[in-house]
Amino acid sequence: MQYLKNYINGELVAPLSGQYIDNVNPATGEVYALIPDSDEQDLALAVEAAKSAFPSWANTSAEERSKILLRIASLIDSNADRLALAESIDNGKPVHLAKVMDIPRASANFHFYGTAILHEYSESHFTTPIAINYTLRKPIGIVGCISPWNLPLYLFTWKIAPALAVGNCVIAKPSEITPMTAYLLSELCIEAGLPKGVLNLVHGYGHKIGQSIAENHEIQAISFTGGTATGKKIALAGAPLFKKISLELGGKNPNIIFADANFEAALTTSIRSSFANQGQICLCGSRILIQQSIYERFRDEFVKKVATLQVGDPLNVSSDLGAVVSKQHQEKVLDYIKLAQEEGGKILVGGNKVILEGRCENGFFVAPTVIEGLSAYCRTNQEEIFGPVVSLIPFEDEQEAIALANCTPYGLAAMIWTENLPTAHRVAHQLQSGIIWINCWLLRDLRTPFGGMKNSGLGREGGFEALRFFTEEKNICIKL
Ligand code: TXE
Repeated sequence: MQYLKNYINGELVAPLSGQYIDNVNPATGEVYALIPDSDEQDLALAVEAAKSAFPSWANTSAEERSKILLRIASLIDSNADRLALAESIDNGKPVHLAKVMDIPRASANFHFYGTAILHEYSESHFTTPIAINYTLRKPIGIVGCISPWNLPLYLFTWKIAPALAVGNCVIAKPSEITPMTAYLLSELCIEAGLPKGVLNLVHGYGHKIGQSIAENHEIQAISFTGGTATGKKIALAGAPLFKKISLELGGKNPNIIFADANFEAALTTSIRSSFANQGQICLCGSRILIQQSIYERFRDEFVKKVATLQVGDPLNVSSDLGAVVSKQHQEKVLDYIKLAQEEGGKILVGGNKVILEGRCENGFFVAPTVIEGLSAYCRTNQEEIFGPVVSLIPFEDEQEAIALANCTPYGLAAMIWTENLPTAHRVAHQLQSGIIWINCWLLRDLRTPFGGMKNSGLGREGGFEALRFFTEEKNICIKL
């Protein structure tokens, strides 16, 4: 049995309490590692280490910080296969997905921010004719990064890379459900020569060590990705301390298909945007809005394709879907499928848990599920399920599509499929979503602002937005 360790002050250390949490492989249901159940005492050590490291890290030149971040990126690259396998075992996702998506993106995050920092500039304003102002951006100090289980290393590095790049010291907590690649990253950070105390990684429960990070007086900013209910707790803990907070929360994203769409492209991409990573991506399109005149054709072709998707061992290259992340999450998804039926929905395909033979007989698998016949306002169509479940909803015209798309409390992402450019722009302008993809999905450019409106979050990540979030601005005015 492997015991994971915290990474504090440059060393891998056991939790002071000696307590551990089971780490389960969701494809087999077996406990295969133990995670530190960290508490306030471990956090105090991490904060002390970060405080000592901060003055020198903040004064390290951008070139030096860049060199270290790029070394971490290249170590991720040279360990890519090992990391992809670890991610698949820890999370249940197909290993081939981890290889092409999660791990390359983790490396790209370090590469992107390790080079972005070299191109940072500050503004100056000439106040004719009496003064000149210039604006400095300084690292905040100690910042907290809390990440979820769906894209473990991908989202963890998306936060810590910009925080470190601008000179902060970081206290980071990966999800207790998927801690393995963050642990492996701490080993790579030691190998890369990251100075001690600059990054500190404390593992453990969200309600315990996570909440302590959110409430800690010395941690001046929190970047969080996870559920909306947790985001609320973090905002509540941070508000009286005037912490800077960035929240990337859930979604209930509309995938709008107009009658004039490129049918094949919309169909193929909608399979991916519905079921990639078992539907456990906050950007997945869980509500497919289809224009009435093509509704039946699209529905039938879609269902036919979904029926061919293979749910299987994540280590098998032929598996399209692996396991969902935990037994608890499997139950949550199955409960929503039951609710959908109670609300009058008709299951067109899937709707059940999948029991595999052999190595994965005790794993947590759910069949890709398509539902139709539900009101857009019922719970199934309003609440985030975060699993391989989509609902089909017909619409008559553009105005109805916009109204349906905007009728949930969420506002993260939306997809629009149409060959008509004015329609695409008109609809995009009226959707209440922070991220809109026209005739594509998950086409990412790391320079663009990333985040949601309404209950989907607060603030934006990505590009210079993240560098701004992790810095304090200071304006200096000189009278001429
Ligand atoms: O996430 P949590 P959960 C959604 C999805 C899912 C639901 C709940 O609908 O079913 O959220 O998932 C830490 N203070 N998303 O419960 O709890 C926790 O340890 C500080 C969407 O697994 O929000 C983990 O590191 N931290 C999402 C992180 O928060 C706390 C991705 C996220 O876990 C904490 C994942 C607390 N009080 C789930 N409580 C997305 N937007 O991508 C927990 N944590």
